[in-house]
Amino acid sequence: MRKKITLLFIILISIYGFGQSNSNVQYIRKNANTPEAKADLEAMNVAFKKMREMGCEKGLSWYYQGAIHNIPNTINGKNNLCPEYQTSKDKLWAWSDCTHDKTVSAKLHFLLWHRLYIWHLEKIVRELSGKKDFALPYWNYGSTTTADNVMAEPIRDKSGSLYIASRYGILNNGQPILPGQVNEIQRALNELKTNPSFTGAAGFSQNLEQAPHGFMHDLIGGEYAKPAETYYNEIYQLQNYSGLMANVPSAGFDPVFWLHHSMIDRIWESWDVSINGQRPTLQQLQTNPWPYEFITPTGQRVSYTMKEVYDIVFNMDYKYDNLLYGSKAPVLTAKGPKESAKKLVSFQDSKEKIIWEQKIGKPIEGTGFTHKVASNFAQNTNKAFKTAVNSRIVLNLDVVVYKEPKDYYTVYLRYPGKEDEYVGTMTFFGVSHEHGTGENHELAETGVKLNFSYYISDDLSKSDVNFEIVIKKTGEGDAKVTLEKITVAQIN
Ligand SMILES: [Cu+2]
Repeated sequence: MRKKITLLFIILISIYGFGQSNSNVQYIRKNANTPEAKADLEAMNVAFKKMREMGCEKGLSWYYQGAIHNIPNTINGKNNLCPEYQTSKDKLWAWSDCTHDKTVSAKLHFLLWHRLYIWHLEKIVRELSGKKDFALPYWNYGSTTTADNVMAEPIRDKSGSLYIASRYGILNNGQPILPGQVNEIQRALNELKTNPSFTGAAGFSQNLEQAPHGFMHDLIGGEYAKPAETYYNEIYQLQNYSGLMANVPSAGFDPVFWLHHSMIDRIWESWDVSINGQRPTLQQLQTNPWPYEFITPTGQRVSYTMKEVYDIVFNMDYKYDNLLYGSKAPVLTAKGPKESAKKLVSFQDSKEKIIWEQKIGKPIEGTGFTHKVASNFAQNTNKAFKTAVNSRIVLNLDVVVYKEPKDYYTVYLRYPGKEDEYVGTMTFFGVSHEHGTGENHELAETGVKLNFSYYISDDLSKSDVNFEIVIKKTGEGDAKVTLEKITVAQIN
């Protein structure tokens, strides 16, 4: 009898123990602008000093780590940062693995790949700095606290190893992100909170990749400055170019990249543990695989199968000091309150039922663009919205660009007499990387087709009135963007 009770006790403990989805949490990622993060930023400074002195062929070096994300196909002139690398044929192991392209696989792996990429860098910094509890700080941009919108001081310290000159001037000067831009980040974060799907064009991952992810890349790289700023980009070795962060092939070389992607990871974590959070399935990863190749703190190569990736990404060894959306960060030890294991997987939104579509074929010019939705189309939309039990209505915008725009476009629904309802933001980070030559962001003469998708169920009104679709342009870029087609569809 006693044996049975003991056994039962052990079983209960095991169930309780295994219920902890984050039982191996050992490190805390902190807000870069708090005193608590100071020692971690100093550890980064120590580590990056060593990494910058390692040349480019050692896996632990600053250059190698940046190149794992991506590297320009051609360096302008003799490469003085890495004489061994001149064109893409000189690529070393794992270089240019990042997920910034338009394939289904890349879109699916964006958050997962970057999570493991920065996690490996985190371990390298821990080793090289000797700070045993090092965790990658995050930049809490979009915060309502103004001080959080400043780029952390050690990142812009000219005498340190984390400084890069080719960044938006006001940020390198220690001024906060401008209020209008902060507002843009906040709206994007707010809209993401209730996104009902991980995958899909309108899903959480792809919308987060647009904003604030792409938004911040272009902002830090100087493209949203007025007028847009240009610099000497030391990775391309080109004058009058946008900053490291605004270009996929040079972004991984700017140390602020790691703080930015720590924040992107935190936004994901916040949503993942929230009531709206969904996950891709292992099968989806296996059907659409991606290379996961990184360097261990001892400089060894390591790669992962999709099964290994899946096991790691949802059971990380770090947590954030706090999360967005009122979400609770997991506890530090296995003794904490039991969490319900996440079972919800992302629904596929490939089965779109088109409610209406309309060819447009006009450039979005000047201050913006307004499309009056035809009466019967508006009524069909309203009807679908009101009658569907779990209404998931998406707005698809097909656009064509001829050059990577240095502007961003904000999409709204407008009902008469009401404030414009924010739907989402179009950003263009990576467009020329996917399609262009890289030089001056030039694209093919015929232009490049892009699709932007947004869930609008939370923006539609439960009324029968007609509405308009409004697209506002922010910035002073001269790139032509044409709106080709608008589609409103329902996802089952
Ligand atoms: Cu990025």
